[in-house]
Amino acid sequence: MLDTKLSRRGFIKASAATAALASAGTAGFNQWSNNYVKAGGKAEIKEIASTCNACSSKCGMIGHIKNGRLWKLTGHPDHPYSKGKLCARGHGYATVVYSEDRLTQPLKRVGEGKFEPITWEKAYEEIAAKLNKIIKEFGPQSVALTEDPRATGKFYSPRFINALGSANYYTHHVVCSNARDAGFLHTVGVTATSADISNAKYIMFIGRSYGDGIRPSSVQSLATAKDNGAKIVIVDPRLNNTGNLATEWLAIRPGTDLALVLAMSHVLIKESLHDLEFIRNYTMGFEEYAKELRKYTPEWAEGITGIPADSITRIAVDMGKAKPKALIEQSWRGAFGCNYENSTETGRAVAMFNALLGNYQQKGGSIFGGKVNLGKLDEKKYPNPGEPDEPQAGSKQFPLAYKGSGVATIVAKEALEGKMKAAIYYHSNAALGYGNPKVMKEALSKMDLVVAIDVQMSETALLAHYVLPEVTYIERDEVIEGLSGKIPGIALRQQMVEKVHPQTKPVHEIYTELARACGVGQYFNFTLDDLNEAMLAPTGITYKELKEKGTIMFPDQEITLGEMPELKTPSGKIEYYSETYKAAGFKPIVEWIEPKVSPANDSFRLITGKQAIHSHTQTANIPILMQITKDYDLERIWINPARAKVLGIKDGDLVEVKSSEAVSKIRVKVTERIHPEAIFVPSHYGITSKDLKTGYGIGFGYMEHVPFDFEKWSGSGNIHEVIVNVRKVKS
Ligand SMILES: Nc1nc2c(c(=O)[nH]1)N[C@H]1C(S)=C(S)[C@@H](COP(=O)(O)OP(=O)(O)OC[C@H]3O[C@@H](n4cnc5c(=O)[nH]c(N)nc54)[C@H](O)[C@@H]3O)O[C@H]1N2
Ligand SMILES: Nc1nc2c(c(=O)[nH]1)N[C@H]1C(S)=C(S)[C@@H](COP(=O)(O)OP(=O)(O)OC[C@H]3O[C@@H](n4cnc5c(=O)[nH]c(N)nc54)[C@H](O)[C@@H]3O)O[C@H]1N2
Ligand code: SF4
Ligand SMILES: [Mo]
Repeated sequence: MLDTKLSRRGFIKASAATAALASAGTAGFNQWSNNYVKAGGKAEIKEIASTCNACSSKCGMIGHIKNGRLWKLTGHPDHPYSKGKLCARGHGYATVVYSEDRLTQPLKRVGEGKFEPITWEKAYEEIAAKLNKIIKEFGPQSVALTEDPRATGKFYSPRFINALGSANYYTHHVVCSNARDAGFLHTVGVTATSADISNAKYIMFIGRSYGDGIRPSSVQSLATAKDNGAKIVIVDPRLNNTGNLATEWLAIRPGTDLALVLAMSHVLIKESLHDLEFIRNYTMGFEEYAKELRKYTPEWAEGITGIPADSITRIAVDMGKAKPKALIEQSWRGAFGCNYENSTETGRAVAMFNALLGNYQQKGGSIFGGKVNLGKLDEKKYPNPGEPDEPQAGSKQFPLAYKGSGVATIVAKEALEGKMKAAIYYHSNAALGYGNPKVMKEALSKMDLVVAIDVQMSETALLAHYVLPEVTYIERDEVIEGLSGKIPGIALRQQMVEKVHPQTKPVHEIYTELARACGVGQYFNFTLDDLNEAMLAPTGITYKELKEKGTIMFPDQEITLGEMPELKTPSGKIEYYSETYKAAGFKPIVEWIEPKVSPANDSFRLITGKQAIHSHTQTANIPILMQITKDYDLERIWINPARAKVLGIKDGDLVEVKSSEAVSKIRVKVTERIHPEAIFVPSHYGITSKDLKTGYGIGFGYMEHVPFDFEKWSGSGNIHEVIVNVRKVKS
């Protein structure tokens, strides 16, 4: 058996690396702001409150505008995610507004990788004619729309596709948190809870790293918990960059977290450390669940996870004693968002473990956030297209998947089968990030119409028949965003500078004009301001006030801890036993599921994760952020020294990574911070679009190695079910 014990020395080295990364972010910002100070020192500075768009957190920020140019950004002090600070990406990505590689006009593809300019009117006319023809011939279920759901898209995108008569609206969650979302939804009634980290006494992170998958306020709250003496356990095959705040690292064998959670749950019940009163009041099916758990002993889990049985018992007991101020944080993508055949079940097991601790809606526990009651457009004046009759494609195969996200890669599957004929991608680089790019390319190439709405020539845009250029988030107003949390709030993204490229448009205009061309303009007979005014109506806040403040929190609507809200599960309780699962043909009680593939002695499992300075594929073309990659050699893959030695590989060597799908060449970082069975790939590289001159050719795209697949429960991409061999090659 491989030695998975990791040394104290490795742990300390990791902390130093975290510090280096943090300071790298600051250096990047200074350089960036110097680059963009084009104005004289005495120019008047205008401040505009808005939100960041460098990742899905959409932190509140203040733009400082000098002589009409974006000069610098600061974190919005009132926004719950930024709390006055932005991360390195937040500062760096804003330079996209002045990027030389932006799309500046609508384009029509005239050959592979060849595009010609087209006017907006002509583009709308041609897209509408094709869409209407496809719908007439094959039905509205043959068209789909996929996006990263941000403020405006969240409202306009589903409305647009519904107006065409199709329910095929999808989000990127199929390769993010579809599995966690499904597991949580069918257990506690919401796709994700949040966590009262700063007040917690015992926190376990399973494949969630606040120090890498950054949100500034999360890092702050963890630091507070640490200062208050909280125990912080990181479960990760890799010692991630939250290591310097942690008290313990469990180097788990990737793909086996479900076994760990089941065994810890077993211990809680066996030692009578579960919260019986909470279970009696707020859950159902506990008896059957407890019976199933009897076989999941810590000794059994040790054999699967590689974590010693006595550590599992000790931690579970300590968490039981610290309850309800103890929790497994709800996690996001890293361990069970979309990665393994057992990911949905892991999500379910985690939500159930937290119920054993009775930590829901408790100080220091898991939180169901409150929301501000926002208004709607008056349907008499502004007709709503409503839900189409035909169900969302994929919803029959994957009935447990959360409908609001759907299973986006079903679009590719059905395109390959000849069923899906047209796809619109808004703010989404599906061709590179959603599934194996070869399969995605083949699927997109088979469709009669692909439209991409982007700000740069992404890999998806390259495969589109029409590319529509949006203004960047620095140049547009958006729909109001509701913020859920202990204290709920609202935030507004606002235009900070005039359009840099006159031929670009904000997406609400694009949808409105395209809908008119398609003959469904009646569903878009309002302005963005009409919509925002309607949303604000019940809040007592004026649009003017929101525009001035950007973020407004509602402390008078703070949730009351200790009081459970009404749960949205079918039984209204936390479900240890799920009739929904049963009806869908799955076991109603959670159980151990093997990952689909496992490495042999001479191979590895490929895993991926975030780096603090990049977001998916969208930041790879930002020079100021990519420079940090270069300076700190961050595109390298991670390999454990014991395995590297056997393979004759030294730190910095060039290696070949070979899977069933692809072969890549890349240099290695040899480090004790990674489990011997895993190869870690930083997830933000491998840009293949030559129009993205900064990102092109650096590192390799993780997805190239991922077989195109669907997890049986939630339809998510199974993106860590990948086995690779590694060998040294000459540079
Ligand atoms: N810097 C940065 N921050 C981001 C984003 C970004 O792109 N960049 N994107 C945002 C988005 S959309 C998301 S989804 C979140 C993601 O946030 P996270 O889920 O926290 O991010 P990841 O880095 O993908 O995964 C976290 C950890 O999971 C570990 N991991 C991998 N496999 C396993 C496993 O089998 N078991 C366990 N226990 N751990 C495993 C990885 O080593 C990694 O350290 O980040 C958000 N914030
Ligand atoms: N290789 C790789 N694959 C991944 C991940 C990864 O890190 N690497 N992460 C996984 C996760 S957790 C997630 S959530 C998904 C994310 O997958 P996506 O949501 O597809 O995210 P990105 O890959 O960053 O692509 C975003 C696209 O939106 C464009 N864009 C940026 N700003 C704007 C804008 O203002 N308007 C418009 N119209 N377009 C804009 C960018 O140019 C880019 O083409 O990917 C998953 N897959
Ligand atoms: S976490 Fe960073 S990149 Fe994401 S929205 Fe906040 S500041 Fe922007
Ligand atoms: Mo994500």
